[in-house]
Amino acid sequence: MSTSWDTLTELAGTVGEGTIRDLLEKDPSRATRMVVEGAGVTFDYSRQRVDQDVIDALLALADERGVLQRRDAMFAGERINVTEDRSVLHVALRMPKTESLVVDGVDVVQEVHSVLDRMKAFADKVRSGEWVGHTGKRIRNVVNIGIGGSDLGPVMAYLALQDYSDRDLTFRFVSNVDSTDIVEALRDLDPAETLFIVSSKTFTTLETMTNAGAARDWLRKGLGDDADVAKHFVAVSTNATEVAAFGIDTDNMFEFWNWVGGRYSMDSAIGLSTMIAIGPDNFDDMLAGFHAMDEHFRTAPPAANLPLLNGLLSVWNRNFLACPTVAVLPYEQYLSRFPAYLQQLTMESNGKRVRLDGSPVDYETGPIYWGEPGTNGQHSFYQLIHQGTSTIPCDVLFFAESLNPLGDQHDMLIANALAQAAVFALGRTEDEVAAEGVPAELVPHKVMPGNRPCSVIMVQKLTPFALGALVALYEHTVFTAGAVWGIDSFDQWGVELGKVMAANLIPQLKDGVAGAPTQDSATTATVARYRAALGRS
Ligand code: G6Q
Repeated sequence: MSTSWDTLTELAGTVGEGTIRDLLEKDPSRATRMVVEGAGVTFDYSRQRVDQDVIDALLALADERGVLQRRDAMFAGERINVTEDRSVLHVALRMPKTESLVVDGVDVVQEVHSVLDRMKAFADKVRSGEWVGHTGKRIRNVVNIGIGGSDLGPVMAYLALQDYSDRDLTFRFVSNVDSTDIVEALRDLDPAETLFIVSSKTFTTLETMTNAGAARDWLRKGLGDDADVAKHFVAVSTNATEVAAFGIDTDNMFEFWNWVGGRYSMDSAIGLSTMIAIGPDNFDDMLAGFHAMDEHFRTAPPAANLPLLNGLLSVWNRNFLACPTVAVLPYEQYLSRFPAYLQQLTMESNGKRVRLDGSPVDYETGPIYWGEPGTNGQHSFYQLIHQGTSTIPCDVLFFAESLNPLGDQHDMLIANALAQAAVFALGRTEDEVAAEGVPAELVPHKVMPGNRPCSVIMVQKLTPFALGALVALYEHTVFTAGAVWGIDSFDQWGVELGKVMAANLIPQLKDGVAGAPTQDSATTATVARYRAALGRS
């Protein structure tokens, strides 16, 4: 691929074959040297299987692959999403009002702030009770209907920032076309007090439009056919025509733009439910956190650039240490959906097999991301991380201050986080196990090989600012790795295909319409079995 790639391949045979235990023992200073800070996030990579030569070679690789030029092109609004011929400007969503970014003759920062102002006015009305429903009752329930990028960010952020939310309001998130999702979400809600936010960039997504229709029916059933639906529905979309066609007043539509990818949209109008939950000031703090990490990524020198280093480490672990997955382990209950959110961000972005020019890659790209909050995961899947046959790098994430201090519980939580990080990295040797008096035949069972690369990420306290900074950290981590791999991290053709394929099958399942002659025999046979099971054949 390049000179640095070859250097890294060689280093994988030396440093990569060594142990983190040795690295830490031989150079205790790495524990303080291999720590970088940005936007309030402290990133400690001293437990990664790297030395300074590896870091230097990774930085040289970034240089050769033009990562920083591509970063600058993104910030300048160039159309770096080549397969959709679009700019990639989620960074503009959090630029302060005083800044300006002109793309195709339009100052997108001013556009962003004019929508933010409308969102704030609306959120204030809902939060204060000024916005009332059809019967004059104030809104007490907010239901976001959306899927993928129009759902995962809002759910994750709502749960993450629940401590800052208005507890008099109930929030629900409906995504799945499985009717159970909406039926359960609405079961105990009073339609007179319920506001639906239909969130869809395209406003054509099957799941969301179907659920929005079901919500409208539920509302009319509860409030009568003459109910003023407009008082209970608002839309977040790029598609005003479809919003109007659905029957939502476009005055109650909050806009975003084609240059915001779905999985990069939680800080756009897609975050309307977040803003209603935590209030406009807290939402501004979250945007400030995003922006602080953007600025860090844009301006910090490469060797102290947190997302750049994190992205390069993910390339090292994936391509040179051959690790196919990454575990994200937040020691923070409020971040229960953070791993799920990151799964979309990372895997939809970098799950690609061809380069920007369409040529196939001859190296691995995006790893599988997964995880659960600690300490719960310790009592389930950590076993495989410790003693399974795959090496799984881990991101261990925690906050110094608890939002709900209770006795010693926070110290216990963090003790667990640090203990696990130590065992991941260093393991437990035969000698250590034997020294504990373990019978010889059990020693091999109790040895932990360690050498699992691990980053420890610490933030002072979970605030809206901190959440913004953390999400932006991962956005730019994904960007960095994608830029090294030379892929388009901003398209999602696999997702698009799923949308088309399902649409073709619905009439086959429902009405027995014949599939196209090109349809595969396995699908045709399963359609027949499904219809037979329902007595439709
Ligand atoms: C995100 C993806 C995808 C998308 C959903 C919902 O990057 O494109 O997850 O967000 O398919 O799409 P709509 O917002 O258009 O309904």
